[in-house]
Amino acid sequence: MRLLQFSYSPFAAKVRYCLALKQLDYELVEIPYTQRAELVKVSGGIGVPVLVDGATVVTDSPRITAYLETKGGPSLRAHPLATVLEQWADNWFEETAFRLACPGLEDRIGNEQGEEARLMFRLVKERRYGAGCIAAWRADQSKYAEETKAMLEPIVKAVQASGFVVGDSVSVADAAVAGQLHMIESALPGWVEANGLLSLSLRALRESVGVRAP
Ligand SMILES: N[C@@H](CCC(=O)N[C@@H](CS)C(=O)NCC(=O)O)C(=O)O
Repeated sequence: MRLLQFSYSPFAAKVRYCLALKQLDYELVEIPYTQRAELVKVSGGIGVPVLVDGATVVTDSPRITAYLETKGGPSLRAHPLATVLEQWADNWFEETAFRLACPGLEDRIGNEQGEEARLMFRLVKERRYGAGCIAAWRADQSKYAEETKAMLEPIVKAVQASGFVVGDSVSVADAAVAGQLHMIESALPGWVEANGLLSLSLRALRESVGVRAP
């Protein structure tokens, strides 16, 4: 299998965690932000993540994690609420986490991939959220940091009580929350640990299988 991704993507990170938990081999293909020819050719779109398994191409991370259930390894959706919490992390929580992360992601993409990539990143976000959105989120960073922590409070309590986001074993919900923290960490290195949230980030998994932190 091949996974096409942007390294910061929370959804790609979620899929990587699921692949690792299921001990499935795959090749990671990093797509440069301004060079998407391969992505378009393979998927017909410009978004990540995309999973390629032989002739099968799967887009949209919840569909990818569902597909991975058919590929063996331990189930990551044994608990009936695991996929509900995956959707919470992917959508509801991501709306806030993304606003916290976005300014740092813009800076990082610019530093690593150059001015064209930085401008394209900004354009993509401004087309969706309006002109000046990243600058506004930058100015409101402490507000989004507080909102992010508040949203995670019940998740922290659940993990403290049972070790997992839901149920008594690791699930796609843990991977989805950890994926969002990966995005925040990509943007704001050290923020996750400084705010006592490392317990939510599948640290043991990262250390044992070498998934890129967090
Ligand atoms: N619902 C999709 C969302 C995927 C998504 O939003 N991907 C972002 C990266 S995190 C993307 O490809 N954005 C296009 C861009 O930045 O040009 C999923 O779960 O896979």
